[in-house]
Amino acid sequence: MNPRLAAILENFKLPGKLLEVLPHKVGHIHDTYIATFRRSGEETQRYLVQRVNDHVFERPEALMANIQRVTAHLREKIAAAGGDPQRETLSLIPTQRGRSFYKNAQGEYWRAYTFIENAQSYEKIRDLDHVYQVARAFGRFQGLLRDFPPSALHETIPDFHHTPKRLAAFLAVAAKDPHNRAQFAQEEMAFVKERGEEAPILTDLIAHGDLPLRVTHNDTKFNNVLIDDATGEGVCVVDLDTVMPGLALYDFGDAVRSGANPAPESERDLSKVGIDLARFEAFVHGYLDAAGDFLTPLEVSLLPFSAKLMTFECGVRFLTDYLAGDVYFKTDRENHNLDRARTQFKMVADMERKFEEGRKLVSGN
Ligand code: GN1
Ligand code: MG
Repeated sequence: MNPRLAAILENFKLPGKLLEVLPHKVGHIHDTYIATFRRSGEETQRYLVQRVNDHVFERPEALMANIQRVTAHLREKIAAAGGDPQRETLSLIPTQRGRSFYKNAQGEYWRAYTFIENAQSYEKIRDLDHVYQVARAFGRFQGLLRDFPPSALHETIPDFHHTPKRLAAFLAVAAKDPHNRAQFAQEEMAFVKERGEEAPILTDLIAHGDLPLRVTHNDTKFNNVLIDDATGEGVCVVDLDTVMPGLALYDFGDAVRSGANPAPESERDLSKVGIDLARFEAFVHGYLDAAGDFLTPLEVSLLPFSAKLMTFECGVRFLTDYLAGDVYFKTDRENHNLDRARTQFKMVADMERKFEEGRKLVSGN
């Protein structure tokens, strides 16, 4: 047993005896563990324990205030609809002092959630129904938060999906080239520069009041939806760190980015990477089945574009981090961020080729 983790867990209102705590490898940002407690007799209960990355999230207290408010709202709505709030949304475990996080003497921020059993997060898409379930779960999530005022949330990472600012950050680091890596990324850098014009399309529409700000998830990777083992349904949306005011299109676009490519995000064999139109179609159906009744016609017509823009933006972020020396995303190997940028740009190029087909799948003609 790791004594440091055991000591941290003592600060949470967790009933029973700690049996074990093991590292859990998910996401690119936080340190995550699963702690198992014995409650009574043989009965055990698991918890997901995370150290919040306060380099990425500079205001962990604001972040935790958001998560507390959003999960309280979701719990209420889910209960009112006859659902099971313990399964359909994350539940924070309070600390002994009744707070949503524990800050230790070293200044680390820790939080704990009930582990949702009999449901999985998958690292690979299983089939088209999995895609449909992911899209529907994110659409439902937005629907449940429709009556939550966006202004009541902190912006946990300012300008998170502000593509022009992401592009500006890329250009700044490309100009400095602090690690002499630009020489290895010439093609990728040119790819970005050729496409700069499309970057401000969504932010301009917000500025003109043409697209509504909503409460959105903003990190809609397909592995952020837990799939129920028994029913195969998308039962719970997780990873609520970036829930804040945003566009419905950010969520749809980023979900397509993560799930419409049959290969992993870090795939080195680019011949395997692209956008699968059958999966895109399942994303559209799942999302519109849940969100179709509140989206505006402009939002619906921009669904294909949002997928391309969010993929481009993510590629720009990976490339920026490669040039900056891998300071943001966790990496497992040399050139990991460059490989990730390459898969994103390969997808963008494929989306450009298939754009008209994608548009028809959304509009029906
Ligand atoms: C990060 O940690 P994870 O996998 O949930 C990132 C997302 C990126 C994603 C790319 C807070 O998400 O924005 O799309 O990596 N999250 C943050 O894999 O930056
Ligand atoms: Mg995340």
